[in-house]
Amino acid sequence: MPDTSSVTGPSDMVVRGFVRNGFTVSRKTSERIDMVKMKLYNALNTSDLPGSLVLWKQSNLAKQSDPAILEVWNHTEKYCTFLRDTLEMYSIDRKGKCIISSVHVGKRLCNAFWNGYFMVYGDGDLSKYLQPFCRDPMIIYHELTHGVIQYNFPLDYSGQSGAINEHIADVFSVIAHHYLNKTTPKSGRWDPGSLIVTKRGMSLRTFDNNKAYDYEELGVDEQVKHASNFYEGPEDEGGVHINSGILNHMFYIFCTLLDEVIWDKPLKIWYGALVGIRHDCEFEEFAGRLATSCDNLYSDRELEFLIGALQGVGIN
Ligand code: ASN
Ligand code: ZN
Repeated sequence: MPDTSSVTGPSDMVVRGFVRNGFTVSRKTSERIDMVKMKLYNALNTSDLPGSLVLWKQSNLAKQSDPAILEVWNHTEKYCTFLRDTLEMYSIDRKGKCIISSVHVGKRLCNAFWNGYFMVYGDGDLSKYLQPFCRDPMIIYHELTHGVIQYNFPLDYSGQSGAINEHIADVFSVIAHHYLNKTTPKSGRWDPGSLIVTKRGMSLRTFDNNKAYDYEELGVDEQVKHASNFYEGPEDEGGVHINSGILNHMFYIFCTLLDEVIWDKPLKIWYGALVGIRHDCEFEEFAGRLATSCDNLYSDRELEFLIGALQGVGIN
């Protein structure tokens, strides 16, 4: 069932949720072949999900004026283009599954999520601190990746496997954004959520060593960036959004050392590590899978960078 537990304004829990807390091939035009089917609903600020069906055909897009509808439709389509072009995946299940999204969910819902069946987007707190969550394509890409994970890589959503799950959602979000904007590690975005946090210079996640946010209204970003700070407590499903920071930072170090576009070698290495992953895979095993994938695909140079990145976050 959809998670409607956080349909009020921002609180630690709500913020942590994000901050911690029928294959159809359209052949109408030559450019639009293989477009994934999508359906968009408007929940009209209720928790009645998914709400009323408002858009299901690209040809009706021009009649829409609601930014949330336009953003979710366009960025979902772009994410599918990324999946198809880089991984030859048709939709999140690779078999062309229709992607259903619901916008304007709840009252001041400060979150967005994949609920196991469809995408859910809250409007934030009416721009006091957080704008509508669909305003940042990287959030859309993160949540859609939870769908990709559900259908392809059976990672349990708790403890270390849950942190790997969150890490993959963040990594695909960054890679999709770099691919779609043809940016490099230096010029591209590494700051999911920065377009919805109203305070300048803040975001919901960072891949570098800085805090994503640190101010009164949102509190302090709890993500850790080194294994020595690994969170062992019960909060946040055993730290899924906290400890994913260790792997995110490791990915960032690797990409920075490599200094090449991240949708090529890094994506292929990470994807190779995911194929056949066990549901309760932990960090050390994941590191081994990354090293094997890297070794299978590339030369000593890439493997040295990967080992350097793992050591940089205390995973040996
Ligand atoms: N927005 C959050 C996330 O995708 C929702 C959650 O806590 N699962 O990580
Ligand atoms: Zn997530």
